[in-house]
Amino acid sequence: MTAYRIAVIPGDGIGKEVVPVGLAAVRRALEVTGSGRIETMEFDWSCERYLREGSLMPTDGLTKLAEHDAILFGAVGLPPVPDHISLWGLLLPIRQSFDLYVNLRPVRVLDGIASPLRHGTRETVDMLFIRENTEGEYAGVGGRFHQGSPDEVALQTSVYTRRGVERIARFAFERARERRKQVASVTKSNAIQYTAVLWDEVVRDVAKDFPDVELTSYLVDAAAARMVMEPASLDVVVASNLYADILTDLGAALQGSLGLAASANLDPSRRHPSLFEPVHGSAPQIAGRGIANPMATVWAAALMLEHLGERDASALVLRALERVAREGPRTADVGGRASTTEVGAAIVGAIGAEGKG
Ligand code: GGG
Repeated sequence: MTAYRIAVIPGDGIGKEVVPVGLAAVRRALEVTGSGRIETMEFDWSCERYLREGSLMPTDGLTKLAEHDAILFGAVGLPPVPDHISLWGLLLPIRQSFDLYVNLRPVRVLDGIASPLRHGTRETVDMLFIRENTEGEYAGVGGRFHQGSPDEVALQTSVYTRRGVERIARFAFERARERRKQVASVTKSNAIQYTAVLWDEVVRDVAKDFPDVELTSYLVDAAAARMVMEPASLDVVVASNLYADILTDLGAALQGSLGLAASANLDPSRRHPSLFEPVHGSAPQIAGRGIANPMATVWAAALMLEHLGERDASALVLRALERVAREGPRTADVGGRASTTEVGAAIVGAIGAEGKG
């Protein structure tokens, strides 16, 4: 039986409410398969820590995380702390330092959850977003000068590297081979003639190594419209950091709630621990009320099990998630009245319970 060391960062707000549900699902699934167990180390890194101690994580935080096999992350953000401080104080340094260059986000409608799309079903909305996660618009390159004066200037440069685009494109084509063999590459290369054109060229080059996979390039505005009007025409979608961040929130909306959208931040080389998180933030407006939807975190936990090589346990968690989506109970964001704990208990109870009613 394998023991996996999991670093747990619940973060702020509803992160602290949904992460225990994700962990309970992982524990139950591994208990059913009997193939492994997890040893968790919880870190209180958050905006609350920032307000108390001046930083979201300690200076040796990355060293501590590096000792683990994977990271389960909740959400960061608290109203008095500016969002760019919280994001650059924790999540983005982890993604960049650990070279978690893939942000994988499934966008799929679950039976039982109403999509706002008239024809939004599991057959028509089933995409896999592959977001470049370490460079692009979120490289953090830029500066401000003449700050506070009428002559103030702010510059922020997107960084696209041939190596960075090539590796994310290759990952997307490999995933497409496991699915419907279609890759949609999204840029804005009519207007952004340097970085986006480099992206298009490199993706076309990579496509030559995958003659069995069909490549289509879309401008980001057209891709957004297509997600709503013809979602079934999209399978694997690869895009830069910012575009895929935005499009996957649209994807979450098509799924019926941000409370369902899961993501995996992966280092495919496995030199560093990969990080798994719900796409949603800390939702301070509902934090502490026990009504947050834990499904996105449970889905992220299933992605974590898959990455750890626990495919059977991952499948058990996903099947339980699908069953509860179909039969309830459901939280308010997806039309129900149940609490986070009630939905969590139902999912954990459904793990390994197939055929038992
Ligand atoms: N659970 C995710 C979280 O806290 N997200 C905050 C956020 O704004 N993330 C932006 C990103 O994923 O790049």
